[in-house]
Amino acid sequence: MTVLQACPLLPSLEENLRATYKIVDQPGDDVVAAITSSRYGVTNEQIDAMPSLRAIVHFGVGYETTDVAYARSRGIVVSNTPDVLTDCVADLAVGGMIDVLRGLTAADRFVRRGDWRRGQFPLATKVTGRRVGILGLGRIGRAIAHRLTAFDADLSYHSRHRVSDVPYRYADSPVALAAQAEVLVVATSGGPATAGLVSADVLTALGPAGYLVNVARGSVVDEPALVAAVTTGGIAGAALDVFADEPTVPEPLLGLDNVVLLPHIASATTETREAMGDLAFGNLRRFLTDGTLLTPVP
Ligand code: 8YV
Repeated sequence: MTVLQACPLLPSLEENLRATYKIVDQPGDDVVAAITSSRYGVTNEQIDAMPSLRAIVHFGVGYETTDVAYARSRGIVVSNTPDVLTDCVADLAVGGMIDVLRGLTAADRFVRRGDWRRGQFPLATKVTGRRVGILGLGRIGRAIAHRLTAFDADLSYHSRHRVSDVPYRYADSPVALAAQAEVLVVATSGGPATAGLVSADVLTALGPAGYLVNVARGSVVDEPALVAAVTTGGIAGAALDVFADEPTVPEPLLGLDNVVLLPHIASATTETREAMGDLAFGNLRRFLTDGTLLTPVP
């Protein structure tokens, strides 16, 4: 069975793939399944070049880089790796929030520069008891909220659908959510449906004392508006794990101590990446065994 590996993958996953299937790196007539990461997906052009393709397996929970509707129209099923990365992404969101409010990485730079010998690090912002708005209350948004209850956060959320089984307040728009939040945490999926959801208006509603945390996708935030807001005091700061054009980070952010910049590492622990690799491989194996998937995309 021939499988297209569309991009570099976790070494242990690549090893499993090579030991089990005929792996190719270019589309061809005999390719029946493709494995890729959330970062790369599979293009429609690649799909067109694989007439026997019946499954696309993603390493990652996001799949906005693949045109799922187009794949389905060609009789191709699609999977991702939900759940196994939820804890790590939520951990990192809380870590980013603590970092930007308390200035951890900025304080670390302060010490390394030798500035402690010359004076005190400026006072920061308290984390416990903050009003936090979560944009996107899916698995990851819920896991972030769960962690923040231990910080006595006053939680509200906005999601495509109102959720009935949570005690958090619902805001009926991203602007309304930002207006009542001191910290806005972005945990939605990416893709066209959420592009630019955190607009200039949302950042204005968040205000000069507000912080933005983004562990979702850079596309969800109007990045030029965000750069303008953090450089001019429109918002107090931001913790960003994702960017519009990775690995490019807007130059004006690089010198700012009120912005925490991370290289898309929310799921990047050994434990979670291995679990993602196992689940991606499990999806592929299941498909090539009985034509079904363990975790098809909704
Ligand atoms: C990974 C992610 O960085 O799961 C996702 O959607 O963005 C991250 O876990 C990605 O899968 C690697 O391509």
